Amino acid sequence: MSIQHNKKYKRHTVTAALPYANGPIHVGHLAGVYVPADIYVRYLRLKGEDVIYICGSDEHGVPITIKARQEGVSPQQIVDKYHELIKVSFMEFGISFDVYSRTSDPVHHETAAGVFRTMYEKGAFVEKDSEQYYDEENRQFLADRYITGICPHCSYEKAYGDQCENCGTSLSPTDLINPRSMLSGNKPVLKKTRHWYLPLDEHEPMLRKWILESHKHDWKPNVYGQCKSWIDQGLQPRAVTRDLDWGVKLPLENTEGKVLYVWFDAPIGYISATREWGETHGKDWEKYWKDPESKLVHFIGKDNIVFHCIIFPVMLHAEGSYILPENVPANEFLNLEGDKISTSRNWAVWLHEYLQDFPGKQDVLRYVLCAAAPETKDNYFTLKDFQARNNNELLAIFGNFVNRTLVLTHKYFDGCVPKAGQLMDADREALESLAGFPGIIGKNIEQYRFREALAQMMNLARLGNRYLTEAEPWKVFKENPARVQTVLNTCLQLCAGMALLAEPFLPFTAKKLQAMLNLEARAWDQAGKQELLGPGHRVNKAELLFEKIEDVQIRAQVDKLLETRKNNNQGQSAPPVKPPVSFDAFSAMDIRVATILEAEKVPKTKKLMKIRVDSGLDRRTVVSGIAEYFEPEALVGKKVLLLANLEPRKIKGIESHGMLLMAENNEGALTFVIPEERFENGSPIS
Ligand code: B3M
Ligand code: ZN
Repeated sequence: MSIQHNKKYKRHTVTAALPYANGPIHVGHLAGVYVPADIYVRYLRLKGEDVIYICGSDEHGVPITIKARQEGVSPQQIVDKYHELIKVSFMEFGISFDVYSRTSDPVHHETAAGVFRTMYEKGAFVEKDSEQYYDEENRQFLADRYITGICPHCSYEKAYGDQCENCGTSLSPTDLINPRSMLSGNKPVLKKTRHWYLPLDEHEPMLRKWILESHKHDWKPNVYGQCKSWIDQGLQPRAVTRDLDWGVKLPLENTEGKVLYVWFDAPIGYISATREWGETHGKDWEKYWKDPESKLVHFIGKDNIVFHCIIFPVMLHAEGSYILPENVPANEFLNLEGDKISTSRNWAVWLHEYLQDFPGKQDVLRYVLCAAAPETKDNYFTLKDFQARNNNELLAIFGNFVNRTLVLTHKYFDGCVPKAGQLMDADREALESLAGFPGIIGKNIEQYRFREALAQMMNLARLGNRYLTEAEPWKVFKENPARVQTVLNTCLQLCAGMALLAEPFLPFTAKKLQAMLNLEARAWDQAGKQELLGPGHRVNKAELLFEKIEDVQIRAQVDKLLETRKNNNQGQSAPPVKPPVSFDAFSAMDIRVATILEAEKVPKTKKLMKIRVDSGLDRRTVVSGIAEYFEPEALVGKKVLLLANLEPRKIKGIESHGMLLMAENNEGALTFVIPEERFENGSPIS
């Protein structure tokens, strides 16, 4: 499996992660996946490549059924609602999918079941009976997010059956301490059931060779690093079936009530969507997935890396007839105004709302999200930055150059492109630079460096402004109109170059600009390689490409977010009261006033802090999951409340004797419960 990274491919198969149809799209999704992927495919199309851009809604899995339960409707109603909303908002935003399909479609059920069946017939699975958690009241097995409990790694209390969102560890339901059913809140019982497992461990040699050897230098370090750590930790067989009634039915006899695991069927959704596209367009879809001359690239967020780099490739490889991805340029996360974006807390800028609040400004958001893309580390989106980039960059640099050029062309030459005379150094340099831009921008795009590509595109506009300002045609015209002809001819060639090279990033603007210049669509490489606007060619009057965004508009958006925060804090459910306990049970707890003496972060953990306290009775160590919220120095000397007779427990090798009492709000922020200063250590609480 030797990979030639500079290989010239015949065609490109580009996928963007299938969004779960349980909520709308927000700026985090766009910055991480859909904007970069869209830039990539628009560029490839302009290069004349054969490319198909694939996406669709991910409509199975527990996130959907839980949402349906919360809203008291059927899963189908949920996916119908969000599929439509997502599809329309992507389209209006100019995300240029060739197909936007959905996994509840019969084509997908058939395709996914087909892949499972082929793998099954090749003996790719291991069948195993095991005991799994079951909710007796609801008569349902508790897969994935239907079960919560305490994380065995970090003691986070709301870990899910498939993952702890606090420490990021992926879990099985039986790993959880004190598991509870999400459906009834009851303690689940264990019940025997049969499942099909994909023995990832058996594919380790293939993965090592393919990822660790062949892709060491061309995959992004964050992606490669995650894969390496998964492989080095030792891969385990993964169950690819679930006891659920929502999903792709298992295509085997006597398997009533079993479906494919959502992460088994969802990536096959890329294939089904391509098949749907082929069938509706009379095209041979199979070569996009089976011909080694096709370059497969998956655009995803960092939480999807293992599925796209390890599990899905193992499936494709085991099935036997498919190609593997050539690259998986996963991005990190985008935060909003200093806080994690969250669908459940409604802390997001939603695409469908943006399109309403800022009509016609798709490109502004595309620009800002690309300029602040979380390519190598988590990044922030702020409304102030959004405003500043529009006003100071798009408007003041890009828009300004085009506007000045067209206004002057109309003023001096009645809207006709003047013929260039003798070129001076400045003209020659500007035109030579222009000729270099398609290559520079293109190379960055091909290497998935979209921020840099965008910055280069803007450098072309900067160069234009500088050139025009230095040439000062408004001063020269009277004495030397021939010189002004050359200057404006050069400026117009730069504008034409911008009209082509901006297309992947700012497709709406590029179209407007092409119309203003009366410029027909051209291939990427033609920008700067020849005179795109010949002498005598008429250009239209300048229209504004960008408008100033005013403070009031930004304030309205900030207010909306603040309102959200307020609502989150108020109504949105303080957790329900737990079942009653007896007075005796309460008085059995020994809670004391204590003082923190020392605190230090536990190395190699995100959350844990080792804290030494004076309890009035003794000095002892407590390990607490608060390291993300407090700096150790800030804790020393604090009076706190200590649950002193909690059974000792070893956490990360450190024996913890008790627990410090904290209050937690809806946003997950923590604060100590603090007694008055004058109460001495050891004072009992009752
Ligand atoms: N629906 C998960 C996510 O939105 C998921 C991606 C599927 S891609 C095959 O994070
Ligand atoms: Zn954890």
